[in-house]
Amino acid sequence: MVLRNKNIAKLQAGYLFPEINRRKNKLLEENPDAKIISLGIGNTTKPLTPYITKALKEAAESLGTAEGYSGYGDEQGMTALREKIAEQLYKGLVDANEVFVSDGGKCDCGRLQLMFGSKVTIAVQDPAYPVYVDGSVIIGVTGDYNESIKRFDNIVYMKCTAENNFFPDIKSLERTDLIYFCSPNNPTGVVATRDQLKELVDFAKANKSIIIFDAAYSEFISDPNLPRSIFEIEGVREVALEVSSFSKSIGFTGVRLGWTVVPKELRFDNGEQVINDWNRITCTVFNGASNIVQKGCLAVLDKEGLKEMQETVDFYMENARLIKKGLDEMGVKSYWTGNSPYIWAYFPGEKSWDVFSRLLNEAHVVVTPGSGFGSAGEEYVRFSAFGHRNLIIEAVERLKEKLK
Ligand code: PGU
Repeated sequence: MVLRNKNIAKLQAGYLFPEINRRKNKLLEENPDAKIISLGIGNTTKPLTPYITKALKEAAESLGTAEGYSGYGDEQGMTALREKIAEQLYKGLVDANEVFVSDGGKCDCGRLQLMFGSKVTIAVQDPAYPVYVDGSVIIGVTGDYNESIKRFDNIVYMKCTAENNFFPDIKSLERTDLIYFCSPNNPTGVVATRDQLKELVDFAKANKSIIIFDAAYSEFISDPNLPRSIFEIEGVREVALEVSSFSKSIGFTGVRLGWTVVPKELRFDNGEQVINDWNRITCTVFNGASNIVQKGCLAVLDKEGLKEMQETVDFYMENARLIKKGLDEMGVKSYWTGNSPYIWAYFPGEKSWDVFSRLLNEAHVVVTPGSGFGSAGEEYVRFSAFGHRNLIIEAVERLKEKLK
């Protein structure tokens, strides 16, 4: 018999989003006519835009010709795309060969965890995207579950609550090797200011920690004073790497494309460059992002593609505005800064899974329970603005009916 990986056995529950789906399907079994609207998982619904679709089509067709065919490409991604990402999205703040193109931010998180291994301590925002903790638990980071403090020994939770404006109290933070930080945050939607990120970077520098900055929602930032990338912060190159994605901003959730930027100055304690190990991991367990998709991405970064990306972002932001307005009218306290596709709604005194069940059973609307992102998410649920406009409007109407 084969021994089960004991780290997997340590996970506290199933992965959040399949669990939500399971509960939704259970309701459908009992009530097959229920017209359920999902504002749960952040899954895009708007069709790909014309200029980008055309580029993907042409790339696929060219593979059917002798001249246009290509097989495996560079594991790190096409040079032209790495250059264009560095120029267009980072305005030259990073070098093209520090950009590693991938099949998505989630997959890169997993490979980063593989690279850093099990002998690290980590800090995560609480609440946070569940992959940071679950992936770390799987790789064996945790040590043991410590019943008295209700957490794994090697994981520090940085509380991000309404009391601290959803930014952790850095001064009282314990040192860890890695610090996962997501801005705009999933699930709270809050974007860290330049000063806040500077404080985080200085903290990491003083402690010789590495920040894993998740910028998956950076394109949703419309306030020009807010940083879209951690590389906008002075002195960051020795302390941070950044993971990002085209999933949400241009609807590539199913098409798949992300990237990770690892600056050459980032080093391990023995002086070795992190970028060399990241390259080694990339070449060993990844064979490059789809060549069709990478060509599509070259088009995304053209003037026309960037314009279409903005239209896609604007569409979801209008959805977010409608949800926020509806919640305000219902008298539900919620947080939305206008710079993210998630609205973080507060239901004082109620368990977040109970709010989830109430909204599902009574209004047939799926949301994401806040506790799925960490214990500080209790009493909250997350509304996702990714959805068809008519369904967003209908969901808000139904909730108004049920919550008033
Ligand atoms: N990083 C953050 C912060 C995310 O919220 C998500 C997706 C990703 C990365 C994944 O990016 P990809 O490039 O598509 O791999 N979060 C969604 C989807 C759920 C999931 O399990 O990824 C969400 O609803 O939170």
